[in-house]
Amino acid sequence: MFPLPVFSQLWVSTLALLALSVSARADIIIYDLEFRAGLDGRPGIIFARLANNGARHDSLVGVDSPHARIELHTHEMQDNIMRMRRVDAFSLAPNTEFVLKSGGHHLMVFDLAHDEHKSPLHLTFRFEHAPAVRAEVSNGDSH
Ligand SMILES: [Cu+2]
Repeated sequence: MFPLPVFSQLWVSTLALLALSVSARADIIIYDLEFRAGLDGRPGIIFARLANNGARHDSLVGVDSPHARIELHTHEMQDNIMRMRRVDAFSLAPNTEFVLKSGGHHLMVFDLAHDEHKSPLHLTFRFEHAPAVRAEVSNGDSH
């Protein structure tokens, strides 16, 4: 049997490198996190951008925090009035950015301990497929 030509050995190792870099890349990136705490015990609100860089569909199924209870909310028209509604998940299409913004989809922050207003809020975003993503955001932050 002839030995494997050099060029095809190179090709095999290039493929192996490509596979490594793809699996090491984070499929979902969260950025532009913004948190506005509610005044006088009212719920706070979180906005952000979630980029699904993966090739498959995914969903945000929950956000956990040791400091507060967080719900996924959306806005919709009901009897000609814009109302907020809790939803179970946000659908994240592949290669698409999902935006949480004022007047649209957002995260609602309940039962925030009073003294947590000044310290960063620790968040864990949980997805249907992708591994959980941790983030933190300070009140009034916009970065
Ligand atoms: Cu809301």
